[in-house]
Amino acid sequence: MNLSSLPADFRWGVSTSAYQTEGAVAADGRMPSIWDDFCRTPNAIEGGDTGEQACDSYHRWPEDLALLRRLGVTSYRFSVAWPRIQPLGSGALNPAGLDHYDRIVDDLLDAEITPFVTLYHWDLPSALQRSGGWVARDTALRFAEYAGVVAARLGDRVRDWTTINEPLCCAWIAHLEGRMAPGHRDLHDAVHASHHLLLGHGLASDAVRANAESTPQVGIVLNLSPCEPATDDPADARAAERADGHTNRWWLDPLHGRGYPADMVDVYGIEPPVQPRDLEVIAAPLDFLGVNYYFRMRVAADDTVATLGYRPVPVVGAATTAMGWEVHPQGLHDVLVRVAKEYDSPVLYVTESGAAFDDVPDADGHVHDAERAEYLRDHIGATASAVAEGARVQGFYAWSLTDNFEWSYGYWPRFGLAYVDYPSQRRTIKHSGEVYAAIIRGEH
Ligand code: IFM
Repeated sequence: MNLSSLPADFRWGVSTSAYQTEGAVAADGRMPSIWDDFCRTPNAIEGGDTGEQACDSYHRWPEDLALLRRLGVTSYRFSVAWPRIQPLGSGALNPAGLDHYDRIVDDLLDAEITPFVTLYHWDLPSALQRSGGWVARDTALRFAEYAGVVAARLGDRVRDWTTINEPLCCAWIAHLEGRMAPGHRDLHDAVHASHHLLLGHGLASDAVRANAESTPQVGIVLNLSPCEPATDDPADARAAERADGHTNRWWLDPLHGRGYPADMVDVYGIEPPVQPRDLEVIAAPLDFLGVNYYFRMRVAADDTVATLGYRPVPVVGAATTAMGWEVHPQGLHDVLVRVAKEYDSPVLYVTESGAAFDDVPDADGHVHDAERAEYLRDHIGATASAVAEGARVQGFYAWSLTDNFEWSYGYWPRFGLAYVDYPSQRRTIKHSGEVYAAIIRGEH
């Protein structure tokens, strides 16, 4: 692995999110989020799992901090749970919630680990869903209010902020495919939610900049995938163009001042509810763009598929993770180089990269996850080769610190660099975690 292209101050981190790890859903004034509600929907989550306990990280933060120290990461990306800060999504603040993240930030700084805060990783307060959720424009305004509150409290010590994690999932998977909270299947709702998520990002960026005491760096995190046609058939080429529009351009274009892609407005047959100045707010310069990468997409035209008219076509013989996602590190290189070149992106971070494999602990609780270690090395290598080609990537964050609640899949997919034995909540660093620690120490 040649990492010589990486800058000397390259950040090595891990990412987590609140609902997937914290548990303690009713502790210290937290009120329900849409994920608490969705988990109660029959058959929504495999095995009937919920985030009620998760990794109990809310109480076990000292154990997680110890893991971070042992890995030797220089940065930790975590999300703040909106329903702990403003349990009803607006108005009254919950001091205990603010204190919790205040302590995390102080502990990280004491350990010389740079905090990297995500403001929204999908846990919308349920009260806001009752007034329309992201389909309602008002939610974008409420999100900015909450972002300002968090920045006012943590912004004297936190420099790096991301507004929204993966708006694609919140809009398309949650409002069109129904596989994530709030579980809608409605194209109109999905297009409206997509616009309000981007507007929320823009308004929240302003609120962070206005309220943080130090000079903040603010960005958004997109999950991007290269989209390729399954064959040389021109119909498949057009399908890949639609897949790219739906997955990548719908987000990248408005964020970079190009407005919504006209071809996709035609495909959806629905105009996003843009009001005067919205596009300007959305396109305010990003200090960085966070890129989450998991797989590439290969698609074939299929008229029987509503709206988008394509279906995924697996690559025969390709290696896959336990979730069936193709392992394709070159795709990470490709998306980084693409955003750097086509969108002239400023600083980039790989804000998530990771894989679920079938982890089987030995008698001592140790997991010899050679596949995950190789996955990690290959994706770090792909990042370094993108940097060598001019992408200004300044950090890599592995997903995830520990195994955790993988949304509608429940707990069976394990992404952690540390294994969690859920009944005892014992954490054990896996072989891949040791490999990551060695890479961070420069032993590769
Ligand atoms: O677990 C998720 C995370 O919440 C968002 N990005 C993808 C991860 C793996 O599916």
